[in-house]
This record gives sequence, structure tokens and C-alpha cells, in this order.
Amino acid sequence: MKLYSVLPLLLLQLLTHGAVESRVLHMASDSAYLTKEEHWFNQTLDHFSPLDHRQFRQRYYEFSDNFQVPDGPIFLKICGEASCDGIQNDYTSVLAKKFGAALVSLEHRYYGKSSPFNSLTTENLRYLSSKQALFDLAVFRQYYQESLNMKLNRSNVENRWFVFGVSYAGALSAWFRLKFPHLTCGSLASSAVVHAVYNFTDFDKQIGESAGADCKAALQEVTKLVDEKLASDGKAVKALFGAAKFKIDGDFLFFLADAAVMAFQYGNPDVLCSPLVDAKNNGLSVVDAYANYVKSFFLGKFGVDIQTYDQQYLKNTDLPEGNEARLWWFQVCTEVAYFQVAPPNDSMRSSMVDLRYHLDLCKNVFGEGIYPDVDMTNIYYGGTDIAGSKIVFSNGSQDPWRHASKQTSSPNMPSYIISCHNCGHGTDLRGCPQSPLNLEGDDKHCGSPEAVYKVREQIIDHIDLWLSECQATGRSYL
Ligand SMILES: *[C@@H]1O[C@H](CO)[C@@H](O)[C@H](O)[C@H]1NC(C)=O
Ligand SMILES: *[C@@H]1O[C@H](CO)[C@@H](O)[C@H](O)[C@H]1NC(C)=O
Ligand SMILES: *[C@@H]1O[C@H](CO)[C@@H](O)[C@H](O)[C@H]1NC(C)=O
Ligand SMILES: *[C@@H]1O[C@H](CO)[C@@H](O)[C@H](O)[C@H]1NC(C)=O
Ligand SMILES: CC(=O)N[C@H]1CO[C@H](CO)[C@@H](O)[C@@H]1O
Repeated sequence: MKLYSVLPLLLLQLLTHGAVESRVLHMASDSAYLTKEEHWFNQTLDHFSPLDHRQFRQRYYEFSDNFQVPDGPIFLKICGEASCDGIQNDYTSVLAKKFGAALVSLEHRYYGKSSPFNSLTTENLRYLSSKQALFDLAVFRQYYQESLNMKLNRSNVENRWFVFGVSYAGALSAWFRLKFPHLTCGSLASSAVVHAVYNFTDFDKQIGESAGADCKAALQEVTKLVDEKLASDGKAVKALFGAAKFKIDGDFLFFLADAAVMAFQYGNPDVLCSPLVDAKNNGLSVVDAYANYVKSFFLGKFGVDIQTYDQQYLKNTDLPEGNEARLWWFQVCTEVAYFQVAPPNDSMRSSMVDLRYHLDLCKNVFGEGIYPDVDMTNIYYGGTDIAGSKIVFSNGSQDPWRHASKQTSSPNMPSYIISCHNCGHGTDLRGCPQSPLNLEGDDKHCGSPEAVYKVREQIIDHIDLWLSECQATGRSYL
């Protein structure tokens, strides 16, 4: 074990495979960042052991151009299941300007350069969990506050903190406020997957709904034809999609299903559906049309690395780059599942993508006994019955992940839906519903930006209120 290792730079490695969010983060160009200047601090490896005092180096970023010295708020933008390469110029930067806030981001343990180990064996992954990650955030928050106080030559002063996150990091944002309410005035939990789901059939169902009748029928035809061809001439049909290397049929079928998902999750339904429906209406091959979408958009423009769907690749414990798929699968296979399985009826994906496929993957990739204890996770956090306060939840209407999020408002925890043809995952924090890669400031070609603006107004009101209440009670000033 090597605790202070610095891994090579992880550039443009795309997390694939049912992963909630990170590939989009990777697509951002350098100019999409407010800062990429790295800082480091020593983090505790195991927050739950009284005996183990090992530490590892954890990477973070700060951006204080908008900070109202000395009492402005501090916005903690939580990084999730990907390398965290800087602070992105997304909607949180607009909020930081508005509130005179400093922005800070901590890389999630194990991802990017914040890995405690060089080798990602199952044994070494034992400290990779959301519970450890939340504790990391709490320790970091204290560390940063103390450093700031030192810089400002003062002690025992607390700025007002607010946490933000999208997707899995959105869940961490909600859970941080739940578990450490004294450390943040509130939380924005965008497309936050707070509910661990074992048998996640609603995910596939949402794809059908987001697609609409014609596209849904075309996609189901693709699935049926591919299933048939797989039985007769597997090699040929895999080759058609550039997936000749795949040994496990389930991996190939999951890859095909996920390719369609991304169109809806990230607001580009027409890129997928228009050519597919055209092909069907004109008597052309829908399978060819789909293969073209997969190769040109999903693998091409979107930039997904096909091998990360291959269990052979996921088993590799010595991955200096592209290890995010293995890391995220470990979290899936131990804590949260979100198994995107075919529903028994009217499925979009092949019925071979079932619970068995996922459980076999967990076992094959990580070993005997690796199994997602979703009940434990939901007991620990409450799932959609989360007993938090001052958390804003937001969901995109077309996003399959919203069925693992909190979709109803409750006292002190408002929930908003952003509804439009293109509204997908984390839409509220990015510039443009159908171009999640366009960050802030370019909404010229956006469809339905009003749907986003409306929810942002609400978000601002909540942040404003909760920051002022934090100040008024004096709770956060020691
Ligand atoms: C972190 O730990 C290393 C190794 O013990 C030490 O050399 C370094 O000074 C520490 N860094 C900070 C910021 O405390
Ligand atoms: C820091 O504060 C102390 C106590 O108020 C003061 O004596 C000292 O001069 C200050 N130092 C600096 C560098 O401002
Ligand atoms: C998974 O959910 C579907 C419907 O939502 C249900 O029909 C099926 O029995 C469930 N499977 C298991 C193993 O619970
Ligand atoms: C299966 O799906 C079809 C089409 O949506 C629907 O008409 C039928 O009622 C469903 N059957 C069951 C058992 O849910
Ligand atoms: C489809 C769905 O469940 N949408 C929900 C999203 O959140 C809003 C606000 O709580 C609900 O009103 C919607 O029903």
C-alpha cells in the first residue's frame, strides 16, 4: 500500500455504464473551469476505526474571486464519482457571484488523484463508501474553515456554508445536511439519487415514456432484432456496434441499453429518435440506424469508452486511468445498486439485462460475497423519507434517475420538477437543457431555458432565506 501516491493525470476518461453523472463532467473543456489549481490536505483513511490512523492525500480546489471578505458564505460544491479536475463554471458560479460566496470543491475519495491506494483490489476498496465520503467532507469543511480563519487572523469564527451537488453528489449534498446539519446552512440536491433501489425497473420505464410512442416502438424493435441476431450470429451483430470484443452478451446488451439512456438523461432525445423513427417509417433497418447513433454520437461525440462496459476490463485492479467505472461499480455493488433491469413487461432493454446479470457482474468483478445492501443504505439515510431540513430537491422531467430521487415536497424540503422535452439530469445547474456540455453563459441555442430559469428563481429564494436564518440564529457563529 502506498498512501501518498500521486496518480498520473486522468484526462478525458469517461465513466460509463449506468454511471450517474461523471462522463459529462469530463467533457468540459478547460475554459469551462473557474480554476484547476490543485490543493491538497491529509485526510483520514478510515473515519470509523478507533485503531487505524492512516491518512491519504485528498485534492481540493478553491475559488475566492467573488468572496466577500471576511464574512461571505462558503459554497461547497461536492464532487462525485469521477476525477474532479477543478471548479466548473456552471450555475453555482452565478450563485457564488450573487451571494458573494467563496467556492470550494473536494475530490471524492478514490477517484481522480485522491486514491489512497495504487492498486484497486477489492480489499483496497473497503474504504470506498458514501459514509466515508461524507465524513471526508465534514473534516474538510472544518479544515478549510480553520485555514481561512488563520489567513484572516481570527479564531472561532464560522462562515455560513451551503452545499451543492448533482446526481450521486446531489445525494451526498442532501445526506451531508442530514448527517451534519450543524456544518451547513442548507443543501441543493440536484437530481439527487437519495433512494437506493435494488430492482430499478422504473428507470427503463422512464426511458419509454421520455422517448414517446414512435421512438419507443422503434427502440423496442431494435432490442428485439438484436436479441434475435445475438442468438443466431452474435459475432456479426456485436461487430456492427464496434463491440466485437465483448465476451459476455449481457455486457453488450447493457452497453446498447445505456447508449439510448444517455440521449434522454442528457437532453438530446432527437439525436437518437429522429433517425430511428425515419428509418422505421421508410422501411430501412432500425438496427443500422441505431448502430449509427451509437457509433457517431454515443461513442463519438459523447466520447464514451466502450471497454468500460466489458467485465474483463472492469476486473483490472491496476488502472492508472479510466478506473472510475470500476470504482463506481464497486459503490453500486456494495451500497446503492440502482440496478437498471428490464421490467417484466414492455421493456426497452433486452430481458437478458436482469438482476442476475448485475449480481453476476458484482461477483465476477469483485469476488464472492460482494452484494449491494440497499436496505442498510436506506435505513442509514432514509431513502425518499429522508428526515432532513433545508434541502432543495430538483428533478428533470425526462431523466430516468428521478425515480431514485425525492420527487415530492415536504416541510422544509421543497422538491421541483424541471419539465421540458430536453430536461434531463442536473439541468438546473448547467446552462442549457440539451447541451449539458455548454456550461454557463451560452443559452442562445437552448430549448426551453425558461423551464430552468423558473426553478432557479426558487432555488435562489431558498438559499437566500436559509443563509439569512443561519445568520439570524447565530448558530453557526461559535
Ligand atoms: C501530510 O502528511 C505528510 C506525511 O506525514 C506530511 O509530510 C505533510 O506535511 C502533511 N501535510 C499537511 C498539509 O499537513
Ligand atoms: C492578529 O490579531 C492579533 C490580535 O488581534 C494582533 O495582535 C496581531 O497584530 C494581528 N496580526 C496580523 C498579522 O494582523
Ligand atoms: C422487480 O420489479 C418488477 C416490477 O416492478 C416485479 O415484477 C419483479 O417481480 C421484481 N423482481 C424482484 C426480484 O423483486
Ligand atoms: C404489458 O404492456 C402492454 C403495453 O403497454 C399493456 O397493454 C399490458 O396491459 C401490459 N401487461 C401487463 C400484465 O402489465
Ligand atoms: C413525475 C413526478 O413525479 N414529478 C414530481 C417532481 O417533483 C414535483 C415537486 O415535488 C412533483 O410535483 C412532481 O409530481
